[in-house]
Amino acid sequence: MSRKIYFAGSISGGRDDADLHARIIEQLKQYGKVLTEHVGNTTVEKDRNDLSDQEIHDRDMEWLNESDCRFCTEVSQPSLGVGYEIGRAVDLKKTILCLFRTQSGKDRKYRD
Ligand code: 6IA
Repeated sequence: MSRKIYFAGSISGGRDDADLHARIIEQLKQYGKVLTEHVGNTTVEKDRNDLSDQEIHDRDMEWLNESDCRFCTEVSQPSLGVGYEIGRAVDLKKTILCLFRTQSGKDRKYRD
């Protein structure tokens, strides 16, 4: 059975990295089925298919629950939703990989 991957990335928090998300999702597809391909889709805000916020939340949590591992990218782009999903994934004891681009310079923001 193919591995199921939950990929998280900022949506309402800002879509500057949508292209990067799409590229990572393409790479991840070599390793299994990415349940959350829409995170890399530049039209995700328009494609909500009349789902309410609660329905989107419940569907995402079902996918997170059934995933075998989880990848979270560009955590330097603050996103309430991604933070929430990381917390839920910790609770579900999923393997979590957070990717951060050091060249974004955002890690230095809180150092000085
Ligand atoms: O707070 P954020 O929106 O940045 O949180 C991003 C995370 O929440 C992503 O990893 C997604 O799994 C989830 N998420 C946020 N919005 C959606 C969505 N449609 N569909 C599926 N998952 C989502 C949003 C449409 C809305 C912006 C009008």
